[in-house]
Amino acid sequence: MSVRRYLALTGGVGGAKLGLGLAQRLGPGELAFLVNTGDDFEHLGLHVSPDLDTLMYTLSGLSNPETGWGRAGESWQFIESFTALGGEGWFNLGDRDLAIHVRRTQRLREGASLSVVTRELNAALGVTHPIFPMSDAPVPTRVLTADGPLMFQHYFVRERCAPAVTGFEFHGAAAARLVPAAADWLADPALAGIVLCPSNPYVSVDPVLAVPGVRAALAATRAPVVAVSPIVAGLAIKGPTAKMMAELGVPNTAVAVAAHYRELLDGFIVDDSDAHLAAEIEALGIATIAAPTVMVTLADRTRLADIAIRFIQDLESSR
Ligand code: FO1
Repeated sequence: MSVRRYLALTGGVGGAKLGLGLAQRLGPGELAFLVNTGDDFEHLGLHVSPDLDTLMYTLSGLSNPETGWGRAGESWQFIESFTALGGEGWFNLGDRDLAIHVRRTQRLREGASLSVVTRELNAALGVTHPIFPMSDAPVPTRVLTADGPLMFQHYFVRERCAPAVTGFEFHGAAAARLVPAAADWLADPALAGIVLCPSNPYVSVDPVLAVPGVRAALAATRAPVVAVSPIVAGLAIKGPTAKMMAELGVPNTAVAVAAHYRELLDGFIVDDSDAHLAAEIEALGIATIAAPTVMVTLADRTRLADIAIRFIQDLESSR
């Protein structure tokens, strides 16, 4: 049996949870990640890449289990001292986390690409699964609101997702290029499946899909593309997905998420509590199964990963 390879698209805390489950089941030669960098921003002179770091910390076992972002067992000496000097304190930078941002910024200034720096940082933390930023060039997400555009972290953290959203822009996406290693993984004949992790469709998955060539690659591959709904029984497990859908006039249902990805998907996984929606999603031409998608324990993550992998294999054999 030749190696079967999988690619998981992810961003944010929810996606990283399934990422960990997949990484428990598939080795570094079988599973790679394509990660959103739309949340990246320059802060205090540092290049911060939250979704790359959330996945890195999650796969290395270092992540803060309460928040899902940053590191466990963190201390806050720097940010406390910095705010005491009158510096901005709305974005909590832990002392250990700070080392990642300083090192990434230093290596980028030395001319290393974001994908090379990502590989170095992951190797330093013992993460062996390939993690590809969606682009080496910045593609900052702008959140459009009734009161004007906001940089993503200003919307998400500083304003606590309060402003009503009217849309999103992925600035510079047209000029972005999929990193070559990710393009190779997508074009690999051994590619057996693609998983859209249960991340926010608008600000975690869409930025990745906005990079030229990604949508075309997903459409062209014979590997089944399967998404896991981030909406469970009308609610987002984490973050502003349901709130954004309401503000965009989109029903906050798993059906609406499936419709959002529509032509990209071969399969869709809804939570057991939304099993009654399967027929409606199947009517969109998307094979649908129900499963326990709420991930609290590691076992929850690996069980959902097993279900996603088996679903992909079933879709391929039913072709
Ligand atoms: N999220 C917050 O809600 N508050 C914070 O202070 C915060 C700090 C932070 C520092 C480093 C990092 O990598 C992520 C951080 N996040 C924080 C999370 C981040 O804003 C989100 O995880 C992503 O941008 C969206 O998933």
